[in-house]
Amino acid sequence: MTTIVRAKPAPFTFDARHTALVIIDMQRDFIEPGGFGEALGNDVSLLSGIVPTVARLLAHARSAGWQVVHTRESHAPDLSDCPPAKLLRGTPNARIGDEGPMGRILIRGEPGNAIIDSLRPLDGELVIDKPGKGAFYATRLGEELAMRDITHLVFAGVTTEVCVQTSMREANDRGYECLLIEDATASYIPAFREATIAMIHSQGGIIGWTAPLDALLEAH
Ligand code: TIU
Repeated sequence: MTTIVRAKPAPFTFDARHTALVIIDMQRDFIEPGGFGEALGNDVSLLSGIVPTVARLLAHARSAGWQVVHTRESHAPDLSDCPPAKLLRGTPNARIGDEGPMGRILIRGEPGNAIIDSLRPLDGELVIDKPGKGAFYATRLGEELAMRDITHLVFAGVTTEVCVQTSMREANDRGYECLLIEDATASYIPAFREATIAMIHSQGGIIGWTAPLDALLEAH
């Protein structure tokens, strides 16, 4: 069955059987104090405001029978999947792999690397660990989506201009039709969130579509 969402720059049409919700990096490392986001010098409280909206979106996707995908930006404990350039970037007093209040920063399996409790994945949902900003780079996401005949992706998560935008651009280049839920994404730099939403739907939807959650919930 086809659903039509009032979106920018034009209505977004999808079939639930071929649609996945992709929630990018709603991890303690970005949303709570003591993780990677704070180590980079950011005010992490700017991100927690979207949690109830992402939770409503997740509940909707589950009840509508979409495939759900959660991603985590994470690295192996020996950092073998972290390019030196990425390791050396950031702030000198706290780098990827350093000990922090929630365990080693951005390391797979550490407490801080987990998805926040209120958005915890359920059995049957995909959890993709990604060493880059994009969800497709060096992951099995493309194969997992192809196996399930997924053609349409609805995006949410953090941060808008870094991992969400990178993943959406990767998806767009791979031929997926992509919708970003505007109020289910946040940035440490609010102006970057606004700019990213505007650039995604500019030029006739050069990267995809954007819409608020209410437009999706009202769609039929
Ligand atoms: N998940 C994600 O966006 N990773 C980042 O490093 N984002 C920042 O904004 N730094």
